[in-house]
Amino acid sequence: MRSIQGVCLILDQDSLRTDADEALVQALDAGVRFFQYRAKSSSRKALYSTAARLAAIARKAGALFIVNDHVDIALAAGAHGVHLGQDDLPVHAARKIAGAELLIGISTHDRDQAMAAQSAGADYIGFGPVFPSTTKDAGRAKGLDELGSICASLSLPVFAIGGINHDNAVDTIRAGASGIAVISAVLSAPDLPGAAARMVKIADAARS
Ligand code: 3NM
Repeated sequence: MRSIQGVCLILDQDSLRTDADEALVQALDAGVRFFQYRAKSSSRKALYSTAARLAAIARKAGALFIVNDHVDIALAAGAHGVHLGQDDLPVHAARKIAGAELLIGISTHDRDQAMAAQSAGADYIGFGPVFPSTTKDAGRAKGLDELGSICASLSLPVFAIGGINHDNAVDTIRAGASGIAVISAVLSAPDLPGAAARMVKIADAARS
């Protein structure tokens, strides 16, 4: 399994311009090795069937695949992990269902939440929004200094999220993030494979 770093492409059902399978395959070909499937307005049935297809494709390609919000669907679909928000099941409860193997990521928006996620046994955290996001209103943009300070205080991998694009990705990773989680910079680009490949290249270069 790949380590938790680099570019995490969030396949957000409401932002996708092609079907999710096609976007996944294009991004895999472009070098992305970490995916989250997010479908806030889909039925659980539709979410499960898409997630199961995506998990199979990602696993075959040696990429990590995480389901947003639903620990049961993540398990049933054969995903590597689940990503939980602050209003979802707490980590200790998710662990009771998922066991030790399933990766658990937590969205955090301040230092207390980040420290709590680490103490509770999360495998990685998302921290944001680092920059203003047009995809989700997730509150005040935290900026690179706050991101850097969170990254320095935690031993867990930190994924920066919110308004990350090709121009600010380098500074975001240099601030200390293990990776960047993106939606619109890749899914809304006219050329998805090209945008994904450029993002991977930028992240690789920033970390080396
Ligand atoms: N979570 P984009 S920001 C899903 O701050 C999500 O927790 C956020 O989309 C957080 O890359 C966000 O288009 C949206 O800004 C990210």
